[in-house]
Amino acid sequence: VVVVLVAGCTLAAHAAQAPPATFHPLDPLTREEIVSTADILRAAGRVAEGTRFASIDVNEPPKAEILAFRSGIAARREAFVVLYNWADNRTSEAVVDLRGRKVLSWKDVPGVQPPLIPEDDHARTDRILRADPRWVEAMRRRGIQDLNGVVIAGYPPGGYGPQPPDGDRRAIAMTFYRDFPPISLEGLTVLVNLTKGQVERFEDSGANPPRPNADVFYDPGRPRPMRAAPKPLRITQPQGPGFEIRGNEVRWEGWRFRFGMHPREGLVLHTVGFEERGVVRSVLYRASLAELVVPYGDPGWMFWNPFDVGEEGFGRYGRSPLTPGADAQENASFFNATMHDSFGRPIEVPRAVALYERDGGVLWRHGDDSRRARDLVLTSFATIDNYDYGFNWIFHQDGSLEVDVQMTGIMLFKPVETVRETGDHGDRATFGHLVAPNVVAPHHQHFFHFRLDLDVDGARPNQVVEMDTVGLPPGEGNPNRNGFMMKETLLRTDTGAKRVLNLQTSRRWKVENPDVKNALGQPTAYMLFPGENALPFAPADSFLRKKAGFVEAHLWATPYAPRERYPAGDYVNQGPLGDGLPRWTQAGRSLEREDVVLWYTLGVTHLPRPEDWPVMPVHHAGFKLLPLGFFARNPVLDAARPR
Ligand SMILES: [Cu+2]
Repeated sequence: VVVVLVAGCTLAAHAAQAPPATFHPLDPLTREEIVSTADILRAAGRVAEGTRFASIDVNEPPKAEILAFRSGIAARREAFVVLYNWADNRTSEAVVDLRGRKVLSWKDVPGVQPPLIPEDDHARTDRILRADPRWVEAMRRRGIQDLNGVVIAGYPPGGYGPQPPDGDRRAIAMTFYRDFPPISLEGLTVLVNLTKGQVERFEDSGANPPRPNADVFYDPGRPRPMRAAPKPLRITQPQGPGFEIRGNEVRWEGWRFRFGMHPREGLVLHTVGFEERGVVRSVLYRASLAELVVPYGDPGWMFWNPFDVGEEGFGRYGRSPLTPGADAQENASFFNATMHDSFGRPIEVPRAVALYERDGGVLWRHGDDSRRARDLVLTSFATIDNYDYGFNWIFHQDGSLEVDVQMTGIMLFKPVETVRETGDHGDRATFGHLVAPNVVAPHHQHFFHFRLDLDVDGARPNQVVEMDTVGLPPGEGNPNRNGFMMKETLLRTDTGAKRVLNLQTSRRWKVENPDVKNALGQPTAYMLFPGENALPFAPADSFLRKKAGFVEAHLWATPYAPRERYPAGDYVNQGPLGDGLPRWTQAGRSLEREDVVLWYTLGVTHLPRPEDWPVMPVHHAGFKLLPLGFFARNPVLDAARPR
C-alpha cells in the first residue's frame, strides 16, 4: 500500500483564508476547499493507492448553529467525506476541519458500499468479464468476432435481491455494441464480484433478437431535416433581473432562500423564508430530492431498478451543463457548480444551475381589474445514463412554492422481432409497448422522493395535520344531503404518519405552527398539495419494496434528526433492506409540537408511447407547497397594475 504524502509547500499554498463577506456555512464546498479536503486527508495518511473519494460534501453544521448564524461570524467549515479503499474493500467516513486543517473524525463503516464509482466500476467489470471463457463463448455464439466491438459496463446490482453477507463489492455487467446504436446484448445476466475479481453468476439464455435499424434511434450527429424556427419571442429585462443575489442567497418578491448543488441530491434549497414588513418568516429549512428509484415492469429485466440518488450519486454523476435558450430562458442567470472525481479532484460544472423570471399567467382578476403573475424558476438537469431529469423549483408571488419534475431523454428499450402490430393482441409486447420497428420500451415507474424540512414560523413547535374532506350522512344536520366537511387529524407519531393519497377525501397535509396565529386566529401553516402520483405495482413482499421502503407511503413525517437524510439509508448500493424511513419510524417518536420533516413520494407510471421515441418530449409531474393561513388574506392584493 502506497501512502501519498503531500509536500508542506502545497499545504501552505492552500492555507485557510478569511471567508468572503457573503460566506454562509451551508454554501457548497469551493474548488479550493475540495482540493484542501483531499490534501488534508493525504497528509494524515488516510489516502492509499486504492483509495477513492466516493463523496466530498460540506458537513452541514447543526441546525441550531445555522439558525443563529449572522454574517461576519467565523462559522465552522467542515467537509464530510466518504472514502472507499479497493485494497481492503473498506468504506470510511471522515470529517475534515477546513479551518484547522485537520481530520476531525474517521470512522470505518463495515459491510457497506458507496455508490457507483464510474472511474473504476465499469473498467473493473470489463476486465473481469473479458477474462471469462463463458463470456467469450457468448460473444462467439452471437457471431461477434471482434471483441473490441463491444463495451462492458458495471452498475450497482440493484434488483438482484439480497447480496451475500460477505460485504464484497459487486456489479451487474452489461455488454453493449460499441458502434451506433449502443444496444445492450440480450439474454446475458451477469453478476461480477469486484472485490474477488471473478464472475459470480453467469446466465446466457442465448437470445439474439434482430438488431433494430440504426435510423430508428436518436442520433444527435445525424443530419435531419429541421422545421423553420418560429418568429422571434424575445424575453429581455432591460433593467436587469428582478431578483437579487448575495453569494448563494436569492431575494425576490418577498422570498429569501439559499441554494447549492449537492454531489448526491443535486439541487438543494436551504433556509427558505418569506419577508413581511422587514421580518423574514421561515418556511423551509432544507428541501431536496433525497432518492429516486425506477423499477421496470418486464420480468426479464428484474435486475435493473436503479436508485439514481443513492446508488449512482445524482449530482456528481449526472452533471450536465444547461443550454442557454433551451434548458433555461434567454434572460436566465447561470451558476457553475463544483463537483469532484473519485480521486478527490474538483470538477467545475459550467452552467449547472439557472435562475430566471418568467411570465406566470394571470395572478388574479375580477372583471376588468386584473394582474399578471411573475414566477421565479430555479432549475437544473441531470443526465443519468439514458434518462434526463430536470428539476424546477418555482417560486410564486402568492407565497406558494412548486416543484416541477421534468422527465426526458431516452427510454430503455429492448430489441424484439415485432416490426408492426397486427391488431391481434397475441403479438403485443405484454410488459412494454412497441415504440419503433423492433423496439419495445418496457413499462416502468419513477419514484421521486423529496425530503422537505418545513419550519413554519420557526423550527418548532410544528406539527403535521392530515386533511380529509368527507360528505355528511343525510340526517338532521344535512337535510338537503349536500353538506361536506373537512376533517383534520393530527398525526401524532412517525409510526402513524405513513399516509397514502385518497381521491375520495381529496386528502392533503399541512405543517402548522400551533403557537403562531394569523389575524383570523388560525395557526399558520403550509400545505403539501399533491399532483400526479402512483402506487408501486411490485408486490408488497418484493425485494424492491423492501429496499425502497419509502414507496409504501406518499407522505412520511419524522421529528427532525440531522442524520436522517436519505429515505433508503445512507448506503443504498447493496445496502440492508428496510433501512432509512422504515427503520427510523418504528419507534413511534412524537410529532406533536416538534421540529418535523415531511417526506413525499411522487410516483409516475410510465407506459411508453410511440411519441416518447426516440427521445422523449418532456413529461411534467410535481407538487406544491401552498400557504394555508400563513397569510390572513390574498398576499398579492397589492400587486402592481399592468403597464
Ligand atoms: Cu419513464
